[in-house]
Amino acid sequence: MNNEKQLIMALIVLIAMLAVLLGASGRFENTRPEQTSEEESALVDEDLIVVGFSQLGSESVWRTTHTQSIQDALSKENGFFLQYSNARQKQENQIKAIRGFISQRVDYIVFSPLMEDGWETVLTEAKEAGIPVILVDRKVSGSSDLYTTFIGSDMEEEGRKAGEWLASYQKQIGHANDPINIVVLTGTFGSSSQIGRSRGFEQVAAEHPNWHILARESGDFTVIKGKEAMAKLLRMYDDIDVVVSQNDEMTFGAMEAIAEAGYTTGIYGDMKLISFDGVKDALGLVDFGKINCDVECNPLQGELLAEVIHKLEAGEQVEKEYFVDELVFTRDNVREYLGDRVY
Ligand code: GZL
Repeated sequence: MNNEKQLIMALIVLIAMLAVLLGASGRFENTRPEQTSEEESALVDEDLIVVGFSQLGSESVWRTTHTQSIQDALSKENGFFLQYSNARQKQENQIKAIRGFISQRVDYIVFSPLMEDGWETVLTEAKEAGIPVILVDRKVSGSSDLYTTFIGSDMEEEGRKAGEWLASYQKQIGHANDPINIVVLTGTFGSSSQIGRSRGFEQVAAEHPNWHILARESGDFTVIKGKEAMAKLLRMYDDIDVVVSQNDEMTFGAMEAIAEAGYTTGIYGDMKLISFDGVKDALGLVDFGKINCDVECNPLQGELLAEVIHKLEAGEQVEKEYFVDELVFTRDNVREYLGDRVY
């Protein structure tokens, strides 16, 4: 065998030995290939808790506040390295992001599922990878074994609060037994917010045979689609007494459509208006008497999330679900809270 061939053979053997040595040492086993060198050195230096966060979108003030609350709490100063992904209202983007977090071997996956269904496969992959999953804001259907804990609101309770307010209002004005026509603007179809709020409100409505829910129309939690949905309902019905809108963004859109149709809302309006979320601009309209009742949905979940992750890091037991504190705002109490509303 001539010299050149001997040299090539020696090189091949050397490369093969090097590959075996590196593989055996595991030196590349635990790095996260997507990490840049400075990110990796930061993680190694500061031993940060790496969290992959898949947020469903940025469709409302509520949502952007929710995101900011988590980004503020899961900061480097608090011991975290947060990888944030905005799915822009597409479930496939959330599934892709979660798979990316799994391949990067993050320490925790946090996500707000756009809708309840369709997560079994990817959450099973996370479980098999040994990565705890924490749900924030919204829930998933199927086995609760697929996630460690849930932090958010009791959506059915929010729906019941809206119904209970309406019942108390009708009684207060001496019309408890009068027939009333109701339309409901629902949020993103199939989301736990839409399902829970609808279920809770309709549980109370079922106790009042004189309440008639004429129609439910999805406004997908946005201003524009809320306006379109309300305009459609106004073309269908000319005897609407109550509008139940499952978030403030849709309420803002609905109010535009109602005004354009020549009607008014609120305490002295043609239609009573019940909303959800309790963002600052909506509470201003409650104070102004244009929205009768706003059921709070609290987006400030970041600090509780950080606390729960630190508990898990310390090997402590955590609850299966944590509900944030929430109020019901009407003209009677809104001024107490309006001043220092941060969102
Ligand atoms: C509720 C949350 C909803 C808000 C909307 O927990 O999922 O999504 O009510 C947001 O404003 O779009």
